[in-house]
Amino acid sequence: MSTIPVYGSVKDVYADQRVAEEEGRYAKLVASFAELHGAKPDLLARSPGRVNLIGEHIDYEGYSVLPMALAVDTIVAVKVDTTSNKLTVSNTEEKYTTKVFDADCDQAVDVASFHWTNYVVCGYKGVFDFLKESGRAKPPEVGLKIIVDGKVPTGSGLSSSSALTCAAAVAVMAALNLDFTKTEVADFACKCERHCGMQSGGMDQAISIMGQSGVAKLVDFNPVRATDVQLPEGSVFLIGNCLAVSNKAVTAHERYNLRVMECRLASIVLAMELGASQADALGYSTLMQTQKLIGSLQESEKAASEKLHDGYYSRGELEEKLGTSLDSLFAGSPASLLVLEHNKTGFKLRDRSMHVYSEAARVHQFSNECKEDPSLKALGELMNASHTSCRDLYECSCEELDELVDAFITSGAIGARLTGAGWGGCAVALVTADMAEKVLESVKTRFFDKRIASGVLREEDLGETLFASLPSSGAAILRGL
Ligand code: ADP
Ligand code: NG1
Ligand code: MG
Repeated sequence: MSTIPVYGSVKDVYADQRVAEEEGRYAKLVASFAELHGAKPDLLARSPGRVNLIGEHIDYEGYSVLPMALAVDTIVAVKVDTTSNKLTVSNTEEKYTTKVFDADCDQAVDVASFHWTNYVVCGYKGVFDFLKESGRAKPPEVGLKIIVDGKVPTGSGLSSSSALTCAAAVAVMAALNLDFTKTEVADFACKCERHCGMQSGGMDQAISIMGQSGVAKLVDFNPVRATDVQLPEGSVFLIGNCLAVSNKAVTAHERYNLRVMECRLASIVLAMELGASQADALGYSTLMQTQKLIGSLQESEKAASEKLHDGYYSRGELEEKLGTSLDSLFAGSPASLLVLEHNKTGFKLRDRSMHVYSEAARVHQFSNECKEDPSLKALGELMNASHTSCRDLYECSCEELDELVDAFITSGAIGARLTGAGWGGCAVALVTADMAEKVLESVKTRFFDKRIASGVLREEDLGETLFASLPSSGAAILRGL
């Protein structure tokens, strides 16, 4: 069983890339830690951001997704503090203020008053949730001093939130001398970010922990596992940030968690339309479960298109159909009750489920296409279809993202799509290695130059806003500082 790798030098963590730059960054973090807390940290943990190549908004429905880990990451420095029972959580960036918590694994994460440290508390709680679930002994809740240094752009669909949650979880695990396998960490990390109020599927945490240099991963759930996907020789994935920021936890009640709820309602209503009794149908909680009543993904997409009506289902219509109030159906989930409290429009079931079934099928087509003699054109078409479906059926794009995807395509990319939750953030585009430079230049001209001219983007930040990415490695621990 593989465990999170433990290294003795920064050079080993980053192998071939950016070693000098990272050595400087780690040294600075260790020095800041020593200055603030009077001693060096016991260890550092790092976990990367990710780009999802295809498979958006289907992980929480149980379907496989196809991300790869990025080189950019978040580092967490940690030291056990036996003199207190407090978690002191700070950041190298001034705008992220320090917060002190009790070292209490049963504390609730304060979702209502959002603070960045919530993600660290999620990671902390995740470790103890896992110990409890797996019946293992709980170590004493000692104090921890923590400093975070993150390089993943935030709110941009590259999963800075999970890089932070995972790095924190790994740091806490290692500081408490717990020894979990990689799969165990991936499994509890997938669940623990939900303490922050997002009803996440688990893609981001799984790849942040299990990512591997040189390969993308087909990530499956229940239980979580990751299979290597060798990307076609000569292919390069470019990432561009459309600069519209989308903070998912803050908007979850009207975006992300609303979509999760629409999928749950679609699973139930579709099951009823297929003949399940009202009582039985209420037991369907994902579109994957309802698919079992139908057959293939293609047949399920067709069934959703024929059996569900277009436009919004009102709350009244659903409550009559289901024979129960939505408040009581979702009574066990505070995040869902918040969605209901804010929802004025109703729920789109047909479009959301057609997206999920068609996107799940595209992931398999994409990974199968990568297996032998891949056609970049076929991969590009799948990416384009994914974007169209996200934009039109799932309605999780935005004007800036659509403009950036168009800029990639007009600049010659073979395919392009939004990546991550959407509503802002990044697009990913497929090109060949020999055309990468030309496409980057053209996208700069078409999309970014006007934003530089108007002051929305600083020219010196272009390198982290538009870049080529390679599949990189997952979480790691650095000891012996
Ligand atoms: P994404 O995961 O796409 O970047 P989210 O909205 O899910 O977007 O997460 C962004 C939030 O994560 C930020 O608003 C911030 O609260 C938190 N975060 C991520 N990285 C860091 C970091 N290095 N330091 C402080 N907070 C961070
Ligand atoms: P980002 O882009 O990190 O907010 C979110 C979810 C994923 C997945 C994608 C959409 C979290 C932590 N991440 O990603 O699980 O559902 O949206 O495919 O909630
Ligand atoms: Mg996130």
